[in-house]
This record gives sequence, C-alpha cells and structure tokens, in this order.
Amino acid sequence: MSGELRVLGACPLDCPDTCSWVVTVKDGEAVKLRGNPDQPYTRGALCVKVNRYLEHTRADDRILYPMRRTGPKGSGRFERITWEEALDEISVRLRGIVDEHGGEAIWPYLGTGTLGYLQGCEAVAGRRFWNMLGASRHWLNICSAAGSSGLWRTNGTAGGMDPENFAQARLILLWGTNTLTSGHHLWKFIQDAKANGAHIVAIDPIRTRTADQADEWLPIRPGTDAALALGLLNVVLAENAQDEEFLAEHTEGWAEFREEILNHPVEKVAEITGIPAEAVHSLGMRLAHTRPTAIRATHGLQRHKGGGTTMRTIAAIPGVTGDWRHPGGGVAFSTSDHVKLTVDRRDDLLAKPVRTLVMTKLGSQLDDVKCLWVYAANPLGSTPDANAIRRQLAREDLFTVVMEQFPTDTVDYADIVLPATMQTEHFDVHAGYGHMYLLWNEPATEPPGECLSTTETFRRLAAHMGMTEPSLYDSDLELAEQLLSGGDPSLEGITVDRLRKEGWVRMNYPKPFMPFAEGFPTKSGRLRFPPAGKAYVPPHTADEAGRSPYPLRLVTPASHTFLNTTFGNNPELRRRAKDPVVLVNAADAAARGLENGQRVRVHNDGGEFLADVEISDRVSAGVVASTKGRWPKLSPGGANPNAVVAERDGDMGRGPAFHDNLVEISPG
Ligand SMILES: Nc1nc2c(c(=O)[nH]1)N[C@H]1C(S)=C(S)[C@@H](COP(=O)(O)OP(=O)(O)OC[C@H]3O[C@@H](n4cnc5c(=O)[nH]c(N)nc54)[C@H](O)[C@@H]3O)O[C@H]1N2
Ligand SMILES: Nc1nc2c(c(=O)[nH]1)N[C@H]1C(S)=C(S)[C@@H](COP(=O)(O)OP(=O)(O)OC[C@H]3O[C@@H](n4cnc5c(=O)[nH]c(N)nc54)[C@H](O)[C@@H]3O)O[C@H]1N2
Ligand code: SF4
Ligand SMILES: [Mo]
Repeated sequence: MSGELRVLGACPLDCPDTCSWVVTVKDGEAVKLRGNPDQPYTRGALCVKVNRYLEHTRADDRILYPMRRTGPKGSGRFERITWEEALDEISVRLRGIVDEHGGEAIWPYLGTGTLGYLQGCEAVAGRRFWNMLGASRHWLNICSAAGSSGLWRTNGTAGGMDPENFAQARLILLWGTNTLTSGHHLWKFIQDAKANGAHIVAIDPIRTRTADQADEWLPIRPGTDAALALGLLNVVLAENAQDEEFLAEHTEGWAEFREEILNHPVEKVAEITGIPAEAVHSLGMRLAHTRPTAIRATHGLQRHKGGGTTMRTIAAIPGVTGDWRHPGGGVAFSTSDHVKLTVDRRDDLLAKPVRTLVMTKLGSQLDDVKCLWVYAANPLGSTPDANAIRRQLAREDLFTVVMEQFPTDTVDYADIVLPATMQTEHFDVHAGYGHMYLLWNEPATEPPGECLSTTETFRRLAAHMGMTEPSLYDSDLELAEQLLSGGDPSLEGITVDRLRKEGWVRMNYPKPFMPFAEGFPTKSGRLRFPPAGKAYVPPHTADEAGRSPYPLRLVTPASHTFLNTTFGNNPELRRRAKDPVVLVNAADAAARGLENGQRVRVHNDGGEFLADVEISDRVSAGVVASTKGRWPKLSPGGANPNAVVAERDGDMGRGPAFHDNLVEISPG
C-alpha cells in the first residue's frame, strides 16, 4: 500500500458542470486533484481554473485566522484575534443592533462562492440563525433570476432538457452562451451530435471561442434575441412546419402568439437584430426542417432589460416545432428545478415577517442597514455600481463582517474577517445546474490555520449568543440526511451513505429524460405562449439608462481564466489572463482615433475602468466587450467593468443588466 487515500468530492463553484473530483491524499495532505473519470458528465476533466484549486488552497494570501480591522475602512489593515474575541465582538454588536434598530438592520449577503447545499447558497447557509435574529432576507437575483422567471412563465418551471440529450440533436443553437468557457463539459455531447451530422450555430454579439468552433456565428445586436426567435418562427410558419398536433394538445395562447410571429417577418427582424436577412432566413429554414433541435440558452442573453422576456419567447420555440417530443429537442437553461432536495430553512423561527433586500441593489439599499454580513460573495468585484457600493462600505456606522478565504476588495472594508474553509476541507452536498446528478463532497484534509466552515461558524456563533433552538446545532451529516428525506421519487434509493460511498448518483429520471412528455407543470398542464405585445422587450435606450451621451453597448461576460472573482488573485491564472482588454470594432476605433493595444478609459456616469484596446472583428460596430472577474485592486486604475454597470432591474425577477450598458471609450 502506498499510504495514499482517494477522496471523492465536487467542484463547489458557480458553474453548470458541477464536476465530480478525486483528491489524492498522502500523509494528511492533498497532493493531487483530478476530474473523476467514472462520472459520465465530468469524464475525467476539470478546467483551466480548477486544475489550480489545490495550489489555491495553499496560496500565500489565504486568510487563516480571525482578524479585526486596525486601519481605516478600505485600507485592508488588520490584526489577528482569537475566535473567542471575534465571536464576543460580533455577539455584542449584533445584539446591540437588534435592540436599537431591529433585526432587519442586518443584511446577510450570501453570494455564489460555493453552490453547496450545506455551506453555500443553494439551501441558504445560516438562514436558521438569521431567522432567530429577524434579519432581513437576501434575494440572490444576481445570476439567473430573469431567465428563470421567463421560463417559468412559458413552461411552469425553469428546468428543461437534460444536457446529455444534446448528443441526439441534429441542429444545435448555442444562444447567449459561451460553452467552451463557461461550462465546457457540454462540448463533448455537442461533438457527439456533430459526428452524427448536426449543424452548430452560435448566436452571440461576440465571436467567442465557442463561436469559432461552431459551423456558423450570428452576430446579434445585444438584447434583441426575442425578435430573432420570432423571425425564425416566422420562417417555420411560412414553411408550414409547425407541429399542429403538439400545438393543439400541449399549448395555450397559440392564436395570439401566431399573430405576433406573423408581425415579425425576416426583413424586420434583420433590422432589429443586425443579422443579415439571408442568415435569419436560412436558420429559420433549418429550424423548420430539423428535428430534433436543441437550444442551449444560458445567462448571457438574459442579462438585459428584456432578459426575462427573451427567455420566455425562446422557450416558445419548441412549443411551435414540437421538439419536446423528441429526445435531443427542447431548451436547456438549467436543470436546478429538477432537483427535489428538501431544504428546511426553518422560516417558522422568524418572530414576524421581514423585508427582502436585493443582492444587486447593495449600493442603493444599504442606507438603513447597520450590519452587513458578507459570505461567499465579493460585491466590490461582482455587483453592479461598484463605486456606490464602495461609498456605502466606507460608512463608519456600518458593522461589516466578511467570511472569506482570500483578502478581496470587500474584505478590505470589513470590521471583522472570519477565515473560511475551502472545498477540500469541509462536507457538502451538490447538484449540478447543467446535469442530472447529485454529488457528495467529503473533506480530504484538515482545514489550515483556524479556518471554519460556514455551518460550523454559525453553530459556534449561535452557542456564543446563548441560542437554545436545537435545529441551529444540526451537524453537517444531519443536514445532509434532511436534504434527502423528502420522499420525492427522483431521490428514491439515494441515501447519505450511498452518496458518500459512490460520490455521485444520477437522480431517478428516465434516460433519455423527456421533461414535458406528459405535459407541462403549469396550471393548465400546457405550455403558455407569450401574450400579445409581450414577446419582445428592446434593450435599454440611452435615456432610460440615464447615460445619454454614451453610444457604445458594453457586454461583460465570463472570463476564461476566472470564475466570477474567484481565482482573481491566482498568480498563474492572472498571468494567463494578461492585462484587461476591451474588444472594439475597427469602425468604432477609427472614429475615436484608437490604436490596437492602447490603454483606454471605458466610462459613463457611474465611473470608469481601464483596459487595452483590441481592435477586432469579433464584435460589430456599436458593441464593445470586456470580461468579468478581475479583482478591482489588482486591476489598472483599481476598477473592473462593474464600475460602469448600472444598478438597473430587467423586466423579470429583478435580474441585473450586466450586458446592457452604454459607455464611451476615451484615450487613457
Ligand atoms: N470560465 C468561467 N466560467 C464560468 C463563469 C466565469 O466567470 N468564468 N461564471 C459562471 C457563472 S456564475 C455563470 S452564471 C455562467 C455564465 O456563463 P454564460 O451562461 O455563458 O453567460 P455569460 O458569460 O454572461 O454570456 C455568455 C455569452 O452571451 C453573450 N451575450 C451577451 N449579451 C447577449 C445577447 O443579448 N444576446 C446573445 N445572444 N448573447 C449575448 C456574451 O457575449 C457571451 O459570449 O458561467 C459560469 N461559468
Ligand atoms: N460585469 C459583470 N459582473 C457580474 C457578472 C457578469 O456577467 N458581468 N455575472 C454575475 C454572476 S452570474 C454572478 S453568479 C455573480 C457572482 O458574484 P459573487 O456571488 O459575489 O461571487 P464571487 O465574486 O466569485 O465571490 C465569491 C467569494 O466567495 C468566496 N468563497 C468561496 N467559497 C466560500 C466558502 O465556502 N465560504 C466563504 N465564506 N466564502 C467562500 C470566494 O473566495 C470569493 O471571494 O457575479 C456577477 N457579476
Ligand atoms: S468550474 Fe466548472 S468546469 Fe471547472 S471544475 Fe468546476 S464545475 Fe468543472
Ligand atoms: Mo452566475
């Protein structure tokens, strides 16, 4: 025996693929991490980011001890304190705030740093504790709220295709999604489809690395996708290729929606979307005559003013073509709604109803908040209107606690910092939002320094504050048992023991999984087409955005090397990311006298960030692009694109409009 141990775990990051991983442990130390070769979705591969996860757990800048601020807010100067001192100070401050201002003056700001059902946002870690204090609710709307709402309206659920079914598709639309960057494991299934002759189309304002690999790229004007959907369906109707039987049996509102489609002829749609009419027509012809068609529509296209409507209308496409009856047909946004774990947040512990604060509104909703408790989030890097947030976090009367692994920009404003464990150091339960499996994460090593998991931190804090409610002290394994206890058929036979032993288990859904074979989970059991006048909402105009002089549309999607701001401090990934660039079309560059490689200011009324111009035909005139994920303090000028992203709600779910910004570019 080599004395080596193989420990099964799961990638915790906010990525649809939720990989199964294997940690090799030797003498108590994690020495190797690789994708689980036995897991059908992971297929042995992690990604360029998470291949560095072990190195990241041992990084020099890892936070290992509780700390108290010694310098001014924002300075990042701290002294080490004991857990006892930290819990004392926190207890006194929290009690004082509740007594003087009421529990709602506390904002538990939980982000997507881990999607774990124990340690992270899926089951809202800490919620039972916050309910005891009557803290404000936190609405995690930052990522998928708009798209989910849109899908709910059409299908009665945000859950759609099993991405594995893409292998059977004959036409694949990669719509507002950058597969090779933001969840590359789907690519293998797309390749399988391609080997069987499928045609792959990327619909994206940027010619991404995914678009490079597709058979065709349609450069769409940002925020106009619903119009394209209507134009494609216009061709389907012209071809008389609608599935009349499916329409009659499984949909409602068809007469009205049909009118809407007929009002969107190809020429009009070409004008709205900026896509040549021939390209709209030819894709419409393919859609009309190719069954099954699989549509991968993810987050990019719903980060717009009309983002919810966009998803609602795209979801109508398989209602017309009848693709839901074919394995390999339909729309895949997320599989989350297929996950039926039981989450017992104990909201009955609340003494009275409380208000809800909105994650993306941190800059404007913090005025009467006295304690901001940030965990698994980095708002100064990831949330809109970064300058407004920075002004708020500097307030002396705001008590800020940050539970973190690394000294982010947000940590720099904390009064107390609590050291958090990483995935190889704690228990967790996961479900992918891009596949149909549940995963177990077994800790592989002891935590370094004095790091504690989220669950353990709240248990200790509750004890320190003298709380007697027993459910606050449920152990991680008890919480895991509760998750699996609901009796849903999809979980039959899946126990904690089995998950621990096998590491991953497919939920009990048939394969191929046909989610709407028996109808839709709407009230009527039918797919609901968008009502008249509600199928397309155009992007923000300059005036609405309050930023009228700004002519360029900035989109800020996922970076290949960072995962949101996670890894933004990893030296090797930063080296690979190089300096920030902004993609600018030659026409826009010429109009401003900008040269390739020139450092520029990308700015509007909200602020500015600095980047180097990359003159490129990857974007059309009028569109500019940069990526999310850099730490502001490690970026030139101390800002990332969220300095110019305005805090504006989209049309549904209060989804933010990260890709719907108007800016100007000027020499730096
Ligand atoms: N490497 C890496 N992977 C990630 C992440 C990361 O930061 N880095 N983030 C993770 C998270 S939290 C999420 S939510 C997902 C996000 O990943 P995706 O779902 O892929 O979403 P985005 O990266 O926001 O945008 C995807 C594409 O949509 C395009 N797009 C923007 N606006 C429009 C539009 O109006 N119409 C169309 N058709 N396309 C548009 C963008 O140009 C971009 O290429 O990825 C996850 N995976
Ligand atoms: N411009 C622009 N901005 C965007 C987007 C965009 O497309 N464009 N996308 C948005 C999207 S989709 C998302 S999901 C948000 C993400 O925004 P956030 O939810 O704020 O996620 P991160 O910025 O990755 O910050 C997560 C932090 O959690 C920490 N962390 C990780 N695991 C743990 C843990 O177990 N315990 C604790 N205590 N901390 C942990 C990490 O170290 C990291 O600093 O960003 C949004 N921001
Ligand atoms: S970030 Fe995504 S692709 Fe990378 S290891 Fe995690 S789940 Fe897999
Ligand atoms: Mo996200």
